[in-house]
Amino acid sequence: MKRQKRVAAIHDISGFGRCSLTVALPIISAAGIETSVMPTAVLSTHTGGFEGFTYRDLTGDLLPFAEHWKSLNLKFDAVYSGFLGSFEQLDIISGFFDDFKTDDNLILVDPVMADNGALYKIFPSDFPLGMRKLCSKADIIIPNITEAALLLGEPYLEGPYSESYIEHLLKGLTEIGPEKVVLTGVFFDEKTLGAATYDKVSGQIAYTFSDRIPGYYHGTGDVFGSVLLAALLNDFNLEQSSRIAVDFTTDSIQRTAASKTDIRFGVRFEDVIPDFLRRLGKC
Ligand code: PXL
Repeated sequence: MKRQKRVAAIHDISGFGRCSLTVALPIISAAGIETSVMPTAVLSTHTGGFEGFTYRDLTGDLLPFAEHWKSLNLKFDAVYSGFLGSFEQLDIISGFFDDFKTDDNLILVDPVMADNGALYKIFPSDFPLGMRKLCSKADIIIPNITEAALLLGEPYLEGPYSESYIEHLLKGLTEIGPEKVVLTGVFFDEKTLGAATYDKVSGQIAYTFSDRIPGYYHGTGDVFGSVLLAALLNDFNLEQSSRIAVDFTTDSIQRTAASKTDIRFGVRFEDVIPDFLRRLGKC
């Protein structure tokens, strides 16, 4: 039997409002990958639009988690980090990457910190500098346009974008360190939206677009990142994985829009899993 791959997913767990671990765990597991989780915080909901959420910081557990995993000699085919709540957490996860990097595994960083031109309210204004340092250790990063601008210390620009601007961002981001970048929230006109991929070694840039659905849906970055990683670990290349992730995310948003649920509740990704598994050739 083929060896099963294993991921370490390092995100918070927001009890309600489908994002971070409540998205990463089901999607990556469904794709046949063993998913270990390192929860960085436990919240009652995510921070995007709910008042009064609880926030239990788990920073003190992260090093003991890593030490225990090291003592078990665990190996991961990928380490996937998302929402990290403080500079201290960034430092600890940076050490985790040092400890768990191997010659052939993948460190994927989603620099979750901003959207729609603004840093999330809970982060201090110098947080992007700390995130930039973490990104320097990644093999692949998956920022949205706002995060990309913050990582590069540039002002945020409203779309539609030009191809030359997107390519400027992609190339600037690989200068930070990662070999590959997948930039989300790219659009050249009002009708389509998607991702741009760049592989510094091959020099290849590709665009994967889909129909644009108006409105802002929460947790879509986590859905996108989880599907992208699951496809990469199922041996699809960067462009193919981005195509699968864009289609999965768009389909989830379309279903959410059709069922008219509160956009803060996250997207209806569960219904898309069967089609995703067919595309991965799993059924
Ligand atoms: O989806 C990104 C995310 C993850 N976790 C928490 C968040 C957010 C975005 O707001 O608040 C706690």
